Amino acid sequence: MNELFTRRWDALRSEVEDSLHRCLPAEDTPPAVIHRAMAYSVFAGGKRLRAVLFLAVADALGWRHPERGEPAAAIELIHTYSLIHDDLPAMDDDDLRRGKPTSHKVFGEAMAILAGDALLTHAFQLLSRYPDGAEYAGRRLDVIEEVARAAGTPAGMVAGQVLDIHAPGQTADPTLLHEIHRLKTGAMIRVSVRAAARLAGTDDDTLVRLTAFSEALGLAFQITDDILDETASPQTLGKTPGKDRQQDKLTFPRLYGLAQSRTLAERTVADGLTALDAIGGGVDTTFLADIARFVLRRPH
Ligand code: GRG
Repeated sequence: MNELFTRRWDALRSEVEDSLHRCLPAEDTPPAVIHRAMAYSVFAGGKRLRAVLFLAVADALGWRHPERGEPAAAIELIHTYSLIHDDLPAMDDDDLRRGKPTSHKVFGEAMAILAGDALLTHAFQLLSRYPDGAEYAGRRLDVIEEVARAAGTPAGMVAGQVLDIHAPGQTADPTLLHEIHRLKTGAMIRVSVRAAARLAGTDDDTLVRLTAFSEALGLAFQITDDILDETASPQTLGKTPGKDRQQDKLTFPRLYGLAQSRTLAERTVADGLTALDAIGGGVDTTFLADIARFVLRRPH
């Protein structure tokens, strides 16, 4: 990607890191072990795609509220909770995440479960409070409802995870594959875009187009994730590759092969860019378009 993209990405990423540091309880706050476990996973690395996306949408819409980092951080906390729980022995049973031992390997299963619970709960505490002020009360409530829907069931990540757990070994069904990923990965990416747009108070037309963009981005992200699981090294990936095939998971490469999956991801990004092009009103979507292209080419 070009230098300008990297600079903008790094600037937003550092805004995310600052917000996360500001938003989490200090690690020595009693009972310290849970706060250490929360911080361990949150600061283990990670691309911060969802929070950066939130801030990039806010920038595109000219929304530079000083407390916009809190809702962005909240979304990242929910994402981190989902990874901690996904790695548990009862789910994917992974030892490595973001290049480090998983939470339950370091803190034990009970603390990993509680760290995930605490991150999810803390996220809603942040969403209910920020941005502060009566003028944001209605928007905050809308966003809380949307984020809860995207993280939960039947229309969000928990539902997607349930379908994913039940899918192995099932007939290769493209409709089921798309449904799993729309819920498991897509819903949180979609809400990262929509939450920023709603807090920024954007108009309905722009919201619809940004939503179409976010849905394409979520799908392209997931197809790329499936491809990386088959092609990347453990060092680059920061987790164990090849797990999908090992667990007989329903994935895009399994259904379509690698070459066709790559073509599908390219086409999906092109659809997302078309949705962005339709946004008028002087909204600069260049950086959002670059994020979509980056998602295709990401190394991990
Ligand atoms: C436990 C309710 C519950 C849900 C878990 C997120 C998830 C659902 C499972 C993770 C397994 C997985 C590989 C999902 C596919 C895509 C995905 C969410 C990858 C991880 O997200 P990245 O690449 O991770 O943004 P980083 O580490 O960069 O934040």
